[in-house]
Amino acid sequence: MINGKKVLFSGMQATGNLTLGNYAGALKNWVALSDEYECYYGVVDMHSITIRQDPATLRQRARNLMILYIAAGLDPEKACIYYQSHVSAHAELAWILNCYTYMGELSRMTQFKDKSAKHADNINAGLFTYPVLMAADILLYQADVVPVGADQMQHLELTRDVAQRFNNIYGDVFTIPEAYIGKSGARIMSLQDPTKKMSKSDENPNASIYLLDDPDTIMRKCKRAVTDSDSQVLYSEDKPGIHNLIDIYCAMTGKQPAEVEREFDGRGYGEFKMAVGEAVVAQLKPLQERYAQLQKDKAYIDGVIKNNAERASRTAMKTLRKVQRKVGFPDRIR
Ligand code: ATP
Ligand code: LTN
Repeated sequence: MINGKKVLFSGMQATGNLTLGNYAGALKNWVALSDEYECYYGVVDMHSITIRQDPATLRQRARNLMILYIAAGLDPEKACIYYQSHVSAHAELAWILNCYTYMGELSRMTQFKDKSAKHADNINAGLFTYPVLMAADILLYQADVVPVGADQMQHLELTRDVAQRFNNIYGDVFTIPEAYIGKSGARIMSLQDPTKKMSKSDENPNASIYLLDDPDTIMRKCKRAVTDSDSQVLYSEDKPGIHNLIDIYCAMTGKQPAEVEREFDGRGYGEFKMAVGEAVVAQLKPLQERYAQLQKDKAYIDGVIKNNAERASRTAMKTLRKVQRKVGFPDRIR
């Protein structure tokens, strides 16, 4: 508990341009949760270098992501949005937790297997211990809840196991975090292959709607979205393309699939795709306007970065110091 509220932690990597999937599945929920919980949202740049990055691009993307968090509606005075690399406690706790995590556990992580297959020329130790750094992120803030997508559930389970193991040895040091699973229907699929999730690292730019796409691009991508050869707007598993467009439309408008089926009964795919495009454009417009505004306000963004790094450090340090004492590191002389 901080300020009488339960604590929430989540983070995103700045490894590409954010998509509508990241927005509907994560960012939008983060904003909705930020009144109820004491929130920490990291731009997890230390995780990003497990894959080789161009330094200037990483720096730029990390800043853009920070700005997008705010543009999407997070109030940085309330939710602590910060760069992971500015809070050195993450690296320090990760080291300690490495010594309480088994090779066997890490070898079972499917993300490690997937990413090492994809980057066979750079299977580094950081990629292997990625979940331990993620555990440190969560445990440093004594988070009660962690909103994550299905792909991160295995990492969260590992976090719980390591925290429990540590608590069994040293007493109640860490809060055991719970996953926070958002509403179903928030999983947005690729516009070009609706059996695959929309992903910021997809090589085909037509597969994803990016949060900063201009209205013409959004309309074009929606019109070109892959659908079946039928023409009825039905929310059916047999029609993954239309199913996905209905999910997108619902995520943008707050409507229910049955309502959408009725609304577009007998109107055909062409008209429906236009409506989806327009709904996305309308939803993203205020975000894009705020983003453009914030990009111009360097002093404000710099202030947020500095203040929140200090705020996050204060909380993180308390946990780190406690852990260091528990494992037997000598007290600091003051
Ligand atoms: P990458 O392509 O780099 O793996 P990604 O687009 O899949 O990235 P992540 O960085 O893994 O996104 O995830 C950031 C957050 O966005 C997570 O909480 C994840 O669950 C959510 N998310 C990502 N893609 C989608 C999607 N298509 N639908 C709903 N939520 C998503
Ligand atoms: N691994 C996550 C990003 C991430 C995270 C976290 C999410 C890093 N640390 C802590 C929740 C809590 C991802 O790739 N989506």
